[in-house]
Amino acid sequence: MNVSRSLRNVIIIELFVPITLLILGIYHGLMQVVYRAGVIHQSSAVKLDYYQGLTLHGVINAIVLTTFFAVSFGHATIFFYLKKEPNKKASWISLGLMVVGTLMAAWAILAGKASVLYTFYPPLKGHPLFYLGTALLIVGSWIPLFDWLVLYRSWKKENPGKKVPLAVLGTLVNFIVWFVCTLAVAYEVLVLLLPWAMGWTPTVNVTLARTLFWFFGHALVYFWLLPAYIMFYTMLPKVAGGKLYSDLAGRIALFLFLLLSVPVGVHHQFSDPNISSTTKWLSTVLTFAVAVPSFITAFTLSASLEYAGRQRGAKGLLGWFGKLPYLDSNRYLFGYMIAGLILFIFGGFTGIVNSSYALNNVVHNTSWLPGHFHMTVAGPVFLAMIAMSLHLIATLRGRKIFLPKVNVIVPYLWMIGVLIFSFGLMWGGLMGEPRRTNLGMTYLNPQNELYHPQWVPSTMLALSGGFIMFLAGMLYFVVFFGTFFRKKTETAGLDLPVSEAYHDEKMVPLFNGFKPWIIVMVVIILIAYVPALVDVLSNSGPGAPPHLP
Ligand code: HAS
Ligand code: CU
Repeated sequence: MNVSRSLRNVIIIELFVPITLLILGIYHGLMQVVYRAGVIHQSSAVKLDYYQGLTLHGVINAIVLTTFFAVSFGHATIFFYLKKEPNKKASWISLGLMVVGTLMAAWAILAGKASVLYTFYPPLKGHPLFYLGTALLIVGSWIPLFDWLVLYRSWKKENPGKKVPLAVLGTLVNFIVWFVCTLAVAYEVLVLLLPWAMGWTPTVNVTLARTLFWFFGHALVYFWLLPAYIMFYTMLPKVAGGKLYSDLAGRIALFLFLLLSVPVGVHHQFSDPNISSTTKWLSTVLTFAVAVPSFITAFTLSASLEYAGRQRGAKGLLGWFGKLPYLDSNRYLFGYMIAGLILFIFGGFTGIVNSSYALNNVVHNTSWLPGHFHMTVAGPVFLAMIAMSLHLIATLRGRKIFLPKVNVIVPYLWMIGVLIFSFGLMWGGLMGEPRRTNLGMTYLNPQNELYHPQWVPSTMLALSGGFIMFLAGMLYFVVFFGTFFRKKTETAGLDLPVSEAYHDEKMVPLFNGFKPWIIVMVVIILIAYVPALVDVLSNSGPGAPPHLP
């Protein structure tokens, strides 16, 4: 499909910038495990210490890459399915704000003035430019939503009675959730943190800030996940050689995410003393509910993959597992997606452990947590994003994939690395190993005050997984930049795989528009967050001291 120069450039820049920064992000991921294992103690080659490196790692990988990707993929899906081009000016302004914001935050981190572990989490205090920069990044990512909504409305007018394409529905659900949840963090940053960071207010209400942060912070993880889900529903069945088992199941899952992504943030605050146990219990219940759309997805995708396997000649109950195109370098998107999904089985189940109020006591703030989230955000999310970035860059620039045989093993190598790494972290976490802490564990260094002999094997396991992940990451960069800078040999254009539906249910108005869902979303958010905010505001302490740390 032909794309205008402007849109093509916006999408390409939105992919190229974060993937280039990702080199630093992945390098500092490796440095995290190296520091924790005590192999190196002081600073990385670019002279960042553990906490500064952790901040850079988190901001680049989990905020910059994901936000840039979501916007560029949003442009691609909206244009591809609605055949309407996003507004030129708006998309360039959005890109400009995101780039300027990223540069501001990057400066603050690299200058050592914002080692805040990639969060907006007092009493850790960052430089005002860190907060301003991330705020600009977020505002930049809001702009396309309003533009896409205009295109969506005019498409609906022109196509009465037609189902809104699933990918478009997914993109709009995702950005509506994003807009709602970022309102809280915008308030936190602009009203609480910035004045405090500028020295205008002496203290800040820590629990209020944390509560606003998690109102945003949990929905954020679904903002990362939904672009991957869009690919799983609308592309995976096709590249597997089959059909999507049920289109309606996809719609139901997406709308459940719209309802339930935001009101569960308190499950990150089970250990905060000034939120009541009733509010926390409610958060557990709502979190179990938000796992439902992922279970729907697991079953729908399994059925779709079974169908694909059978189309490819599979026999018997489980024969289809063996018939999928795992190593077909022409269908490398499949490899990236299936590797991510296998990781997500473990990522999802550990999430359910986290969300159980009582079990959370055991795992909170231990290295179990990074074990969990590397099997989610560094699993299905990351693999889907880097695969689609490669696909979009290659097709929009008319390039063939560089080293296709290497490319097709990257996701599996990454998957094995993450499994070993996360297992190490989770094993250590169950023995009380803390997260976000420069342990400096080593057999050579028992004098280190954090040395704990039983954590050594788990830390070493995480180290070896980290090395494998790093290797996979480097191979990906060779493929990505090799493809990017290759000579043009193909016709350039926007091309996305499109899955047909096996059960293509007829249009149900309830699942073809947003209004009733947005109303219920607001009601559930009020039910969850009015008690939480009442708790927080009536039990607040004296606030954080002015200069910590
Ligand atoms: Fe989480 C903490 C609960 C999902 C990310 N989570 C985090 C943090 C991050 C994160 C980054 O309740 C740390 C934040 C921080 O810095 O403090 N999480 C959950 C639950 C889910 C969940 C219940 N998390 C995610 C996703 C993330 C993510 C997705 C990123 C994208 N998480 C928590 C809780 C905490 C938490 C607590 C706070 C803990 C604390 O104490 O601080 C659910 O959404 C998970 C549902 C998923 C499933 C899995 C479905 C399986 C599928 C795969 C099917 C496979 C197929 C392949 C089809 C039920 C869809 C088969 C074919 C073959 C060939 C095998
Ligand atoms: Cu969460």
